[in-house]
Amino acid sequence: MTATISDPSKTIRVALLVCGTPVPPVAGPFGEYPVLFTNLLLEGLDHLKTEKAVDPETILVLEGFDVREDIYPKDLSEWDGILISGSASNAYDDLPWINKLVDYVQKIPRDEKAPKVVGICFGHQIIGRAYNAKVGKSTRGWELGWTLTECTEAGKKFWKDTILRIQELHQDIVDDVPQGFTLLASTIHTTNQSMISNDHKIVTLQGHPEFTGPIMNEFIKFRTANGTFSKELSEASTKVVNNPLDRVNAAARILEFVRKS
Ligand SMILES: *[C@@H]1O[C@H](CO)[C@@H](O)[C@H](O)[C@H]1NC(C)=O
Ligand SMILES: CC(=O)N[C@H]1CO[C@H](CO)[C@@H](O)[C@@H]1O
Repeated sequence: MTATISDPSKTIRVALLVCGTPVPPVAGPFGEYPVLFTNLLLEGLDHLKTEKAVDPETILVLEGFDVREDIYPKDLSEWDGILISGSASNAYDDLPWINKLVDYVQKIPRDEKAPKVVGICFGHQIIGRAYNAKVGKSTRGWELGWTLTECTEAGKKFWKDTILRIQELHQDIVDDVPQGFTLLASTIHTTNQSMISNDHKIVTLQGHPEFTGPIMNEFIKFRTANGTFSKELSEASTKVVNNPLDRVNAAARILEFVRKS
């Protein structure tokens, strides 16, 4: 990409820690997480440009690092943001690559020069675990598909919205808000949908802004066929799968957070 020849003040640099691979009918036609997040953040960047919140020449540089293969960014100073992706794994599992990721997150400095940290779904849960929150399976089972996420007062300021309409795909939750963090949004299923560290260095979201309706639809079909989702859950979530989403607004807010340093 064009990182070396572009003006650093007009470049938003995101290192994506890739923690999973979407199911084949998503990864094939729509792409793996680096593609999904590039597309999402480019839409978010366009949104920021229409809001005149960034210079019109601002570009995005996103590079994926497969942390399952122990591949990490070499130099944190090269990045404005570290974004931790979703995964079919459990954030609380005692696996070498997951333990290493938790340790890595704990060691990211919280000073002016350090990149901001953003966690999506599994990434949200990894950050919860890194900061000693309870992370485990929800007693309510899966939260699936198009969902209304209600922002707290702090959440309204961050997400610039009262309700975030977003696709959900999880049964694991962060069961409390760690010390030093503030809750930004909740659903009935999961209180802790989004949180921010009080020094504004880390932000998380349980839902998936990178998933459009058609992407979600493929996840529902695949995991219903393989016995993960009941017929009832599948039908209910399929009905609303193409409802309008606030994913682009969410992406714009994430980029705004990442670039302000
Ligand atoms: C269904 O597919 C998902 C995604 O590949 C996988 O994580 C899960 O283990 C599968 N479940 C079953 C019961 O095979
Ligand atoms: C501080 C806070 O809101 N904690 C909640 C986090 O989520 C769990 C379960 O969803 C709730 O029981 C906590 O009250």
